[in-house]
Amino acid sequence: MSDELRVDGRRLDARLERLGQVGGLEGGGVCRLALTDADRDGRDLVVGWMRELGLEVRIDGIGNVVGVRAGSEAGPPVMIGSHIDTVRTGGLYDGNLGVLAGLEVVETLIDAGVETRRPLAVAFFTNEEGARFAPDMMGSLVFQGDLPLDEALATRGIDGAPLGDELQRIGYAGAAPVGAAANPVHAYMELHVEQGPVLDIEGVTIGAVEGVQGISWTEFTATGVSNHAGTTPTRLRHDAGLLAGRVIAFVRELAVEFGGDQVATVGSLELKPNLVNVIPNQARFTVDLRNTDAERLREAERRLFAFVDEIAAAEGLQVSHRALARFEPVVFQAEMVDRVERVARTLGHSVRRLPSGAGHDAQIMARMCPAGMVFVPSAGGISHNVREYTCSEDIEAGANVLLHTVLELVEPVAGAGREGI
Ligand code: HGY
Ligand code: MN
Ligand code: MN
Repeated sequence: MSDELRVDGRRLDARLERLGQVGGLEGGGVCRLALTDADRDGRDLVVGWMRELGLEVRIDGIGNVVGVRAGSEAGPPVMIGSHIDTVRTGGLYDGNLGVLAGLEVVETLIDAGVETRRPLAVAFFTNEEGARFAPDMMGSLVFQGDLPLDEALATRGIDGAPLGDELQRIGYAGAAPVGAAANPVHAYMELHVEQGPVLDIEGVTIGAVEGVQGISWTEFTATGVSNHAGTTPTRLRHDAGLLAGRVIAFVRELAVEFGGDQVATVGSLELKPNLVNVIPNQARFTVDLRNTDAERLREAERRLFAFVDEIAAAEGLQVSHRALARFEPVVFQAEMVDRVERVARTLGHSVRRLPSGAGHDAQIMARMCPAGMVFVPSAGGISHNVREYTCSEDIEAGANVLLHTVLELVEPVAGAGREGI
């Protein structure tokens, strides 16, 4: 009976559109940076939907929200999760699709009268993006236990705001305990847009995600001497901006030299005093290095730091740095990847295996339970961009693959539910 179950794609599209209006940007796209008013409003909307579906809603100390549908037996739930915070120029789908598809799975089971042996949970984790408060995947790291709650609460944002204060301010400092011991999970599944070009270029509908590449985020602060742009001879300059510029070019050359999955990005840069006629005495910038190969990622980090030291010495700069995030590559349990591939094929969709270039909560949940991911294509491979787009057919296909992978894990109770759909 449950083999015939299918999600209601139009209902899922409608929720995506509605959530996309919260923090919506002129001309399209979304800005719901973690723990801002817009994030609060998005949270309130999704919690409201969870309650309408009869889920028992739990909010923990870092603001993770978990809605639980009881199973015929108590015990660790099967969890569907992702995030609803976005980058400053976010799209409708990054994170949001995974959470709202989870609600769609629940509503599809309710409509069909299908009970499940295990409880089924739908979660959104706080601050997956890490764009305002580093590191990314912060909420799932606290949920799993590898990041202490008080350390996370003490984090300061790029705007100087203390995370704990912001969490209190938006009313999501919950009482539910954090850590894997207090929150056993039987298995975790996440539907996400690929955010890269592979599925789109190959015309494949479903990605069976094999794992997530390693991530290294470092913030550098170079200090030189501000001086007059017109009177200071080049040989006497200590130009902090020069270091930033050289590193931007260097990391691109490094990625080209390494090839393979190596990527490198200087995404944020601020110069002080940031004036046309003053040699900058400070440059603060971030470097994002990623690779599926752990050893190559370490080599890229080593080369970067050696280059920074070389330029700092030549220019007479002081340089400090701090790690914002560091994740080793993750490989998902083979059985979870096999299941996604098999279910996609059974449902008649084209499918291929691939690693994730983006970080996801699933890579953290894989530390505490079997975790798997389903990808759907991103048009043009665009993401972290207001033009992010995934067509309704692919969204529906991905949600159906999620539904049936989760059904296998959560075990429908025999005889429950109406015949056929
Ligand atoms: O940066 C990432 O990969 C994710 O979007 N947090
Ligand atoms: Mn995401
Ligand atoms: Mn993202």
